[in-house]
Amino acid sequence: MKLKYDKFLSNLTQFMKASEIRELLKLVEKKRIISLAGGLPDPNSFPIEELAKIAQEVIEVYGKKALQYAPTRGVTMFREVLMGFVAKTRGIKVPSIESIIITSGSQQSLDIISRTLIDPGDVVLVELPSYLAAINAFKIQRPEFVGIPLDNNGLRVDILEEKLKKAKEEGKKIKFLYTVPIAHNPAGVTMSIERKKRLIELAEEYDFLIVEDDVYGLLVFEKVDTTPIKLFDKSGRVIYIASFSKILSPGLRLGYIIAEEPLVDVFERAKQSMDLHTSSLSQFIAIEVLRKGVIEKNLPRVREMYRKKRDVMLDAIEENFPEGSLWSRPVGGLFIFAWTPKEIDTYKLLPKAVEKGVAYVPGKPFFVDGSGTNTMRLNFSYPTEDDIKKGIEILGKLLKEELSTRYP
Ligand code: PMP
Ligand code: G9A
Repeated sequence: MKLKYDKFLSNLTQFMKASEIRELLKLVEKKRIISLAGGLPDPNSFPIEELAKIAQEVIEVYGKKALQYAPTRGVTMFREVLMGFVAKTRGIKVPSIESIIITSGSQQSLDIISRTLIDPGDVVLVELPSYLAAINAFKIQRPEFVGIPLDNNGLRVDILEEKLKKAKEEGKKIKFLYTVPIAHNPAGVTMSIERKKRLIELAEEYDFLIVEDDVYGLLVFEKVDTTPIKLFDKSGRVIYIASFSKILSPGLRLGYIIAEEPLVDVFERAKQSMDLHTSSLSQFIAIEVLRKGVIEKNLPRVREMYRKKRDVMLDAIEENFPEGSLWSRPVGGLFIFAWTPKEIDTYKLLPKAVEKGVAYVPGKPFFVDGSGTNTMRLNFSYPTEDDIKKGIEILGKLLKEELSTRYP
């Protein structure tokens, strides 16, 4: 008889939800289908030749350090060059390297933040929709999620204020608001500067922290304001997280958190028991990448590649999706978010879409209030332009078929 493991599992495992994105990734790897699902960068965006040279040089020249254990907070030299990079590219002036902790991707930053800030029942404010792997990371600590809708200018700060008033009246403890202000995953929208300023005012008034997830801040292909919320932060309320996944390579697993030192001290303690430290080899490679300006040289090409793909997808949606559909027009990032006519349940439709050779992420798991049944997230960075056209055509046809069988 095979052993049954349920009685051995911790209570916490009940709150560990499988990510729809990761599950779909497994499926897409097995079958040859067009994936508009996971947010994978275009492999042609990786600066492979430069990275090959740098990797060889790093091992030859710095091998004794790059192949060794490193401090939990991150390789000192990396944090020093990173300080210069964030100042130059995002205008963020980090007071000292002790305000930076290097993480194994921003997913780990989210996990660290969840474990160190949330107690069961605390209010965590998230966007409607919000990044699903962040929701899953926070869920383990069993917060009370309060969802704040988005519109084309990002977070609805007016609704946020109403919800804050209500939570305060009810005596709830509000810990933080998690936001992806630029080229939102999945909604594709960008927060206006006025709203960023208002958000900071509200955080001061209602005394909560802001977790600013800036993974797409450098991946914007239109002329729009991309000032990080962090720049308006006067009292150290903004915990800024970013990553090298979308601007260099996700395989290196390099992310970082910038926050006030006392918070970073706590984050460091949490990370110690997670993985001791982020790959030293990746950090040493990144030092050379930053010193040689590889990202800044490569980014214009990547932005252009994605801008073209976004336009191909927008045109294909326009041409193929049924009447009554709506979709975002992102200024950057990797995703378009679409609302199909209300009759469609995109969760139920997914197996049929996969059967016909195309995958997307159903929108519902991005909404903590259980809404979003008729929404879907469509990735344009990974598929080729041809596959985008084909994939959207298949999807559009399927949506129309589905509507006609229900309403003949
Ligand atoms: N935050 C957001 C908003 C993301 O879209 C992603 C990746 N899709 C992540 C965090 C995690 O990225 P990584 O761990 O590769 O840095
Ligand atoms: O592969 C992942 O899980 C990272 C991508 C995230 C996304 O699709 O939003």
